[in-house]
Amino acid sequence: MAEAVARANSNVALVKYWGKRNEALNLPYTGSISITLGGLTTTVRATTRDDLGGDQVILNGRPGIPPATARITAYLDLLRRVAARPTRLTVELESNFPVAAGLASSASTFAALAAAGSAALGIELTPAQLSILARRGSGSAARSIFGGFVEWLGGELGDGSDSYAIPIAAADHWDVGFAIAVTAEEPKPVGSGAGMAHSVKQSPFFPAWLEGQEQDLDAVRRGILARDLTVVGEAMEHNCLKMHAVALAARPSLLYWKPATLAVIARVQELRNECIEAYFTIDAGPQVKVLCPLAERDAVADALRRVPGVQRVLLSQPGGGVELVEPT
Ligand code: 2P0
Repeated sequence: MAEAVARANSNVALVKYWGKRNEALNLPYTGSISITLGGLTTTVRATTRDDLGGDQVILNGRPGIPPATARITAYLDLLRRVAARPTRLTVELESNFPVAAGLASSASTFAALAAAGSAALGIELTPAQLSILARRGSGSAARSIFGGFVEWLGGELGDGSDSYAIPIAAADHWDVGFAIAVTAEEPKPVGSGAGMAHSVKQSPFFPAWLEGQEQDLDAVRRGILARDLTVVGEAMEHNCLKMHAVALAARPSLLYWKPATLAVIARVQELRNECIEAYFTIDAGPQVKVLCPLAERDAVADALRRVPGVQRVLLSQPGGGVELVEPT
């Protein structure tokens, strides 16, 4: 029996991953850039079990059953193939934030599962290889391997060996923070994988989306290094609205927003008129993630809490990459 415990944080993309050139390998059409979210954490304990006939998955303290566990057990099959070992595993997963609320729980889950599972099975990997392995579980998990400000290189090769994340700057590089307005707690009707596939096939705007990505990546990379919130914020909002325009233009249309989503956007625009530099981004769901100077985060959060339809506001800031912790 070997045991390993890993912790990983979620992340929020400033320049989005939207569209896969290879669905089986989670290979994106383009690169993306994210901030790893301190405090929005998944912990995974993986234990090899030669006495078990099948894998055991425990989700937030309760035995998980299919189909909820299907994606996890398929991933354990992949880890076994990489390790060239038939060993079954017990995996216990625990997230400290709402899992179905569109806060990228798959990013922290598969980053932590890749690290804990590979350690328990004795697979030795470089950080880039670990990012590739995490990507196979969920694309955005490739970025959660690193802390701070992270770029996932889209890559060009068919086998995905050049599609992994690299750090742009450490978490303490820049004092920015996020206030995250939760506008709906229920699971979204169309998951991001399905939403991407639909956008690639059915949106006339998808080619235009691809054309603009390099420019947005350049602006955000430059803005992060120069700690220029205006450059990063403007490019981030532009990239987010383009991603949603692609989804909206698909047939049938994909609309991830709630009325409160739009109300938060309007409030963020007002905050800028009030000289609080805040910018929004939205993933494949109705929550609004607002980036601002860390010193202004509490004021931004107070303003968001007063927007009708906002259920609660979570706070975060750049956090660390995946880490193995001592099993207790
Ligand atoms: C992102 N999203 O860059 C984009 C923006 C959602 C919108 O990555 O199918 O859960 O597991 O590779 O990583 C969410 O998609 O998708 C996501 P899979 P994933 O953060």
